[in-house]
Amino acid sequence: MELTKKRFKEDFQRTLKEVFAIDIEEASAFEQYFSLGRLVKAYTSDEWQRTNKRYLEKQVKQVYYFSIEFLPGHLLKSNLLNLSILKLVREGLSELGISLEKLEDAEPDPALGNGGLGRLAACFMDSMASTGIPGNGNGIRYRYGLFKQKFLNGYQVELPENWLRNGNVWEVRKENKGVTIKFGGTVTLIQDKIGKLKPVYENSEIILAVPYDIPMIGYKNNIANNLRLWSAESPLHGEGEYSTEEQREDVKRITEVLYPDDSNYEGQLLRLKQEYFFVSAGIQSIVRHYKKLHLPFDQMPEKIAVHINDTHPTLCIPELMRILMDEENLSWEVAWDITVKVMSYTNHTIMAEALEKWSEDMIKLWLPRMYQIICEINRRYVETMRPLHGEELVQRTMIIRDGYIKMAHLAIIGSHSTNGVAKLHSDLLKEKVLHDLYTVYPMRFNNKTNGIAQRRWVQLANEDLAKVLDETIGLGWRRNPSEMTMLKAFQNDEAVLAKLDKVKLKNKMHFTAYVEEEMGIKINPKAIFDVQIKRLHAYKRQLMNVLEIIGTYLELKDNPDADIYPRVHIFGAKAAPSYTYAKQIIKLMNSVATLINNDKTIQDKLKLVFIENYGVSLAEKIIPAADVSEQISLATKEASGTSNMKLMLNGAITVATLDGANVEIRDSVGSDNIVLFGLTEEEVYQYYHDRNYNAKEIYETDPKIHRILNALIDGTIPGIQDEGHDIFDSLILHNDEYFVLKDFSDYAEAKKKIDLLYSNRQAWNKMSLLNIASAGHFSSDYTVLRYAEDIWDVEHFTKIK
Ligand code: 26Q
Repeated sequence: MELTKKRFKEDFQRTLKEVFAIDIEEASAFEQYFSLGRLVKAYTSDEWQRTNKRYLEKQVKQVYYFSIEFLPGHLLKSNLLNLSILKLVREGLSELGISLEKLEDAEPDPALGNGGLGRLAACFMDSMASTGIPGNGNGIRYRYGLFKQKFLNGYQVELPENWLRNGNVWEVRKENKGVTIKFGGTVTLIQDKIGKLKPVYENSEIILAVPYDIPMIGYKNNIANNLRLWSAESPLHGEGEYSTEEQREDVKRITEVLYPDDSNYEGQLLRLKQEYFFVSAGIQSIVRHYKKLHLPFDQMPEKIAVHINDTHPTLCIPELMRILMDEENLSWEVAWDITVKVMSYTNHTIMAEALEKWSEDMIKLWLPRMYQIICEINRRYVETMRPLHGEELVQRTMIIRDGYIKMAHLAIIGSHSTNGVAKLHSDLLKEKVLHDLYTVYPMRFNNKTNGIAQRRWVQLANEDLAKVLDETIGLGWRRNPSEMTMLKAFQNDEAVLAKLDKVKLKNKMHFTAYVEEEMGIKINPKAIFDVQIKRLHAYKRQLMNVLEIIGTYLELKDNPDADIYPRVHIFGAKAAPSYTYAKQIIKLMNSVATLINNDKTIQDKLKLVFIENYGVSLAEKIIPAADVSEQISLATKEASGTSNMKLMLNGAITVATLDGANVEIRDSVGSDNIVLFGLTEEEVYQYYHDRNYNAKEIYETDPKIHRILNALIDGTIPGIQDEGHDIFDSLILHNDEYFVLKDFSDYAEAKKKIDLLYSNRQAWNKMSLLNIASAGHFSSDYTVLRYAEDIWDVEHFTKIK
């Protein structure tokens, strides 16, 4: 796009006047942000329209990424970067007396996801547009995003996240593209004139799904893909019109709020409705699009790929079957062949409690046609596989069993590809968790290690680091992240190392100022910034981290002059509102923070900063300032992790167990440049097998651990009467489910090693450089290209090396 600064300034002032009828001086930061967003969207509209037209005219194969969560983060700066006008706009605004940074902060952060899975979906949208993959997102436009977290007396409280309060400048409501969705009632199959069975619906509730589209702008390539989020509304007239206010409220409730639980699956009706709602709307709109191509349906797999992000959108499978059979009159066999070829599925967890299963009764009652189709898929599966694999295996792998419908089984049986999100995770799926289905469909299983959008996590979040990269290895890495390995040649270059050191310190000072301003805590930017940012979960073992902090604190109390490098521990973590244990750990962390942050005797050698309301925008502030990245889940539990990649990319050194993608990070950066500790996958499974883990014994024989655990219950840490006891009991009475005590000593050693390494700054900076240089490998550009090649079979239109 040809834009001059002069023209931009005029455009901006005019837009402000058009939208709010005011001049710059009178406008709030939000009004300025909103007007700039309006303008940027207008600048994009040509690209957006052209991309769409080109896809349609050339009849290219398109991917539809179905995800119940998307966590895109702020879009303003990202859009400016990708449109190549970041510099121009920043300067233009500055000439008008406006700081772009202020406008960025005024943008609401759409928290339409819980964590890793939702953020991955957003990185994939960015990467699909940037690599020129014709990709569409399909999700839910939640009226309220993930709750806002506040700490009251150290306890987490949840407040509604009203992100749409002032409207969303990036979206376009497309009422004419609305579709209707049916819930409940009865479905009877009646033979039509030619003897085909046709469903007749009675007494169904009808809901209108209205799409809101958001452009996903590619990096300097004139491509804008589409993210489509659906909102539930009452039908306007005719069929299904609602007469009472209460009924209309019930309809709106479907897309009112995001479920804040990312682990414990609870079979709630509203969640089921959300799943079918966005699935049915999305599949209907895909079929509508496909019909515009005027091709026979058996060619659908050549034009459409549907990706199922975790099991939440698995109903895509029976829904496409329904439309192909009931509305397009295809036979079961033809419809099934098309469906399996079109669908693919990603698994994100091995935790049994997170695997979705729905009660048969509920699906029968609320989605009667889906129920019929799932029963038939199951019946045919059993019939075909029984002679090949025997009764027992079929019993264990079938979709419906003991009154429940297992969504992962449906997803695997009804698609041509099932992938895990890191090598270790994919292997575990094959060997353990989904082993039985793997023996039935060995060719369907594959690995696609996660990745991150390096544009957001360096080019936007850490502009100073990006500049150093430009100066050192040229600009090519911005488009081809693998070129970051060129940095390795500078590992002994003192000038480059000094520059990296300077950037890190500047970022730490920036963050230090934020912490002081927002939280009133003074921290030392020269201390080690040790970061653990992720959802709060027992398996992620934030508790082990806090226990180590308590241990160090006790050491310092014994010997205030102990030779310990000053450390600032930074945490960000939300707990699901119903997850009592996770909330108790939050309270513990806050109480430890109060204790150590106010204890003068330890001479500021140890601080704990627990940032409220962690999310994408805060991650962008924390990650560039991190020295140490905590990736300490019990081996086998974290499917991949993605904050590990973001922190590495920003030069942090990883302290890690060999879990998820940490294994590949080790392979990429080399064992000398990562600090590993803890049980391995084999050892963990050995304990499970032998059932001989004994946490109490460790407590009784290890004096250091004994003392730290006693601090939980003897009043050393004020304000945690109940929590301290419950956490203590979880470890000692309930035998420490995630082997915190088993790994503790090894972990404490690893932290000592970090202290030592950090004191040699030259060596540390070299490690940091090697981490940055090795991170290009984890760009989600490569990840989506691998999906495109191996799973979706779609072409892409932007050159990436
Ligand atoms: C399911 C049913 C009912 C309510 C909620 C849910 C639900 C919602 C979100 C279940 C799971 C999630 C999210 C899971 C998630 O974020 N998993 C993470 O995915 C990342 C991307 O692949 C991995 O890096 C992480 O290891 C994995 O924990």
